[in-house]
Amino acid sequence: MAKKVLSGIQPSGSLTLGNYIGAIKNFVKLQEEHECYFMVVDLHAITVSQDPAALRENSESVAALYLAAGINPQISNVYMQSHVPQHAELGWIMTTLTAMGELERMTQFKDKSSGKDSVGAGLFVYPSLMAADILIYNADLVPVGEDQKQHLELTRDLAGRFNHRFGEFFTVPEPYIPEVGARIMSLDDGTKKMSKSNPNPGSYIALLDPPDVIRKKISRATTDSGREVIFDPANKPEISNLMSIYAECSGMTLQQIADRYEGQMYGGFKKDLGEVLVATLEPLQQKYQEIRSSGALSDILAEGAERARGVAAQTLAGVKEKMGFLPLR
Ligand code: AQP
Repeated sequence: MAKKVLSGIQPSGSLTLGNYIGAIKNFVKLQEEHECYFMVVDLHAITVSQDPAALRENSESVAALYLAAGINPQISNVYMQSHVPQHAELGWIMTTLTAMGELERMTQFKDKSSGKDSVGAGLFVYPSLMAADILIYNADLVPVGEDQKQHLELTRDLAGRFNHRFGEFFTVPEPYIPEVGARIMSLDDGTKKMSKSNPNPGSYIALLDPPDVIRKKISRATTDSGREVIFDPANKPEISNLMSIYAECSGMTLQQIADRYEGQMYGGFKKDLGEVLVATLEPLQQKYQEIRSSGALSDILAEGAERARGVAAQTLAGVKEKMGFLPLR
């Protein structure tokens, strides 16, 4: 039987190259041989404040980018998380199985809450909802970037805990993390991950950035001291990050890139990288515009949600039965 794959991206901003390389590229690869569920996780996005108009626009934009990047809705289920209400219900159940200490250890919560006066409880319990997202389809594989590894560990623990307490039921999922590009770093700081909610747009390449903006952002990207284009993440995090991006978008290996720019300075390498990115993103942007103007998106999302609801409702009914909820007659 085909393995099940689930993943999602938050409509919390304009998608970045980090989301593309760390997640979407793998979604496209995996769909050929697996039963795939690719959501736009709007319930996760509201764990930090979202402007309603921006949330609506970003939600459509993420869904259209999935399709533009090559996710085929004929073979993959593409839908909004909030269109499948069973996620929230299983999310609550998972929250009751999660220990406070487990959530307190989550580095993403620490990063996103640090320095804030008021932090919503949803941000704290986010990993329990993420566990529900995955377990409700009994997913085998979860393609994510490195930053989500800790959340996935918790999902595995919760699946095991449920199975131990109530009897074998959930599949314990495996992460699917790319070897190169699992953590694309910010263009203005090689120690931070590239993030769509970073207030400095120069820190990321948005998938919808126009070609000239892409070239400019790359030419202004911070680079380490020295001048050699070599892959050495410990000592040259910024140039190594740019090399990973180059490799992921050109299909060249890191060694081939190092060989090509041997004896040259950063300038030529960055100029070429700008062109590699434009060549990667321009066709994607064109498809994106076609999809947005076709008006087909809402039907695709409705069909994806309907199929997903069928699977999710069945799992939830099984969970409730195992836990001793009274059935509705
Ligand atoms: N910089 C990155 N490098 C590699 N993978 C990344 N991902 C995100 N940033 C990078 C992967 O993209 C998927 C979707 O992430 P998300 O939108 O659910 O949330 P996130 O991980 O918090 O991503 P952002 O862009 O940093 O969003 P904001 O700024 O809203 O928090 C995940 O698989 C993630 O690993």
